[in-house]
Amino acid sequence: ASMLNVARIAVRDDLVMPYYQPKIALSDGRVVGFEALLRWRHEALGVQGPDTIAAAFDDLRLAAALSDRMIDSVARDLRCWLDQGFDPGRVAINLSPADFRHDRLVERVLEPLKRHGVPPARIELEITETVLLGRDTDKVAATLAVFHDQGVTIALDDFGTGYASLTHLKMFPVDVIKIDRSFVARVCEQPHDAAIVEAIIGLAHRLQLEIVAEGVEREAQAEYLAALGCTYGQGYLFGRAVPADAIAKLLSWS
Ligand code: G
Ligand code: G
Ligand code: MN
Ligand code: NA
Repeated sequence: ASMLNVARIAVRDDLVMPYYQPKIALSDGRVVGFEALLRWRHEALGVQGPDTIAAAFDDLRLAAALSDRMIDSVARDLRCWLDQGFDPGRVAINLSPADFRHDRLVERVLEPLKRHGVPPARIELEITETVLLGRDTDKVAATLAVFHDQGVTIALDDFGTGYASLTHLKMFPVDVIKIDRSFVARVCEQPHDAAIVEAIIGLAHRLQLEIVAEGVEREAQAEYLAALGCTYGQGYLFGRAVPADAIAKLLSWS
């Protein structure tokens, strides 16, 4: 079956779900939030990542259907954790460029939050620079401004790998920069990568943006990033993405 058909079946049969990867404070290791990452259950092969249905994110209707499943599930899980007395911090959801070509994106995000009784301030939206490079930058900026005014946090994902990044920081209401894991991978060994990471962290501080390092896999990276002034980290060192029920357990221990 084609990737699009596989994705259609996954949506139709309600096989799509978020897994959650913790985001932690590098200073003391406490969990400050999560990133929701799409997974879907294949009958024979088990839980699959988004790469197996990647083409669906470029299809307007399928991308919307996948995001709707993710947003609704995240809102439901957040409500459940809050009702149990846990503080999961903010949960980040990834949006694709196709989501921004959909006219009802604002309602599609805010309505499920309202329905589940989740404050918009609990949600972070992760976008890549590809979203910002579209033709209709005014419309994208206006949409992001509405989210921002409602208390939703906007994060720029994979930072440093796109281009015109610095203009984007001026044009769009960005709150968080996520340093791409390609820079984090060799931050301890490669002076060039360390210089780039240090510059991004300095820029984030000057612009009063939150800064998150992605793909932290080793203790030495976490220590070095913290020494460079990076506040938050995500990566296999702290935890992989796990299902919602595993998060409830993790929060009940901390
Ligand atoms: O979880 P994993 O590392 O396999 O994710 C691979 C890629 O898919 C990453 O670039 C991630 O941002 C993207 N991704 C994960 N979940 C979602 C989602 O719900 N929506 C969109 N648009 N992208 C996602
Ligand atoms: O593009 P985005 O940042 O949303 O990508 C998230 C992807 O990165 C997910 O597929 C997730 O599984 C993966 N990921 C998370 N932590 C690590 C890590 O420490 N190392 C590597 N190689 N990938 C990671
Ligand atoms: Mn992401
Ligand atoms: Na990223």
